[in-house]
Amino acid sequence: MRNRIIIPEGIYAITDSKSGKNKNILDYSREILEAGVKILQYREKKKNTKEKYQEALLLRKLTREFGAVFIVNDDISIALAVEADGVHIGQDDLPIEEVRKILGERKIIGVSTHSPEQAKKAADSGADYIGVGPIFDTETKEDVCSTVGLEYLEYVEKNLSIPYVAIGGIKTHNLNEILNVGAKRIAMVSELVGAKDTYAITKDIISSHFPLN
Ligand code: TZP
Ligand code: MG
Repeated sequence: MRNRIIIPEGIYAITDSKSGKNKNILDYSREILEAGVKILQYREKKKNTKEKYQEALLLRKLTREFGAVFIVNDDISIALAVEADGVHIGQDDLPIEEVRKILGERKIIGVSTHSPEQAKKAADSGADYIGVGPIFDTETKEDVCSTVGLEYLEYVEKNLSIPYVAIGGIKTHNLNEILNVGAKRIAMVSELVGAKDTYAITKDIISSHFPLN
């Protein structure tokens, strides 16, 4: 039986120690969840497995407290060890079919895509959702590919039925450009994590753009 975990609409928050500067990951994650975000991805590129496991374990506990979906970036074994709801993988990770064999039918598999071909392949291979981006310039992702712009977002909205998350450089000031295309799920990293008041900005975006979520 395939998983029945729904990918929530609205803001899809992602942790990032670079944007978070000296902030504590648990503190800002709690602010994001308290403001009403229903899906959080743990993404940490620079720490070792033990540190990532320990942080992910705490974030799993925290997301459970708020009834939020918890996704781990890249690391399938950490996702399994902490009982995350799923993983988010990129184009250079294990094939989706292999990840599915490891995780089983009930876990969520999200896949970053940057072109119509990648999106169709991910959907055909059993991904539960795709990332669509980077839409705008971003400094958050270090090995980022060139921006795909709104054109690719429009393609996915019009042609594919798989849930998708728009990502990359999305801020309060350009959010409407994304929502106008029809996107229902919006990833935001630096805008939330890097804000002076993470709770206030998250709450503000939710009440002005996703009041019904
Ligand atoms: N994948 C594509 S862009 C990106 C990731 C993880 C980073 C998005 O971060 P920001 O700060 O919202 O631009
Ligand atoms: Mg990856």
